[in-house]
Amino acid sequence: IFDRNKDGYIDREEFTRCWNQWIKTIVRPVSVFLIVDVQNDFISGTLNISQCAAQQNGLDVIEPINRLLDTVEFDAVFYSLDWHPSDHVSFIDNLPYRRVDPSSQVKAEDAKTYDTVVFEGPPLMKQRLWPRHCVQDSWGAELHKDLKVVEGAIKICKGTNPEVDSYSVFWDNKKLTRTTLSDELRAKNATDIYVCGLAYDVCVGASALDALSIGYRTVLIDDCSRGVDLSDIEKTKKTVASSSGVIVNSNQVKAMV
Ligand code: VGL
Ligand code: ZN
Repeated sequence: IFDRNKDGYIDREEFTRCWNQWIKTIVRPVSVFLIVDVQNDFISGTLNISQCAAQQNGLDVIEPINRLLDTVEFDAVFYSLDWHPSDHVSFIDNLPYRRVDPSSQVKAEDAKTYDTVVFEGPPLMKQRLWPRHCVQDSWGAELHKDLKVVEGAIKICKGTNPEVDSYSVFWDNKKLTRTTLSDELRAKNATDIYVCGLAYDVCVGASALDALSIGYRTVLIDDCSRGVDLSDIEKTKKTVASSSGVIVNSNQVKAMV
């Protein structure tokens, strides 16, 4: 397809034109780093994951994430924030103000933190009950002070609708409303998404799976993520891997971007 010079090579001008027109968009990934919910409440606040079943420490993600931010040239960096109003449906202390459906196995009067109840419909809605956490503008909702926030990064708030929870950074759990993330990614022509943060088996996993479902090449960074429940973390990894996601350690990332 190319006019070749006498040595059989296309000349520099022709190559530059092809590179700018189409080669670049095929061979050059546009890599986005999505850092999920590295907020005080998940590390040392009301939903401290070190007190959850897996007994992992949320603080452990900060050092490897900062190292990636310092050493890898991502095309864009996003920080998500769980950002709930005070009357949010996921808070167990709001249960008295809401109606559990008779079909719910866990009854309102027996419900404990981390249980899943079914709220009245229509449509019925399964909801895991969490301690009050990441309330808008509270200390617990702030990014941890040791997490590096790079210039030009974009913050995405989720979970702002009191009636529906939102684990994925893309959509709420009912897929009723999108955050701004999809539009931001399209505007940047993103091809590859590197996902990590808290909690591995909740918001990180849901975000990675949504990224895959949209069609992004998705890389889950294992050592930059900590979760709530070990068997759920394993389930997350299996589902991501079987959906063609890639699971790596942070020391493998620089060579990929
Ligand atoms: C999360 C539980 C409740 C998370 C958010 O960010 O993983 N987990 N809300
Ligand atoms: Zn939440």
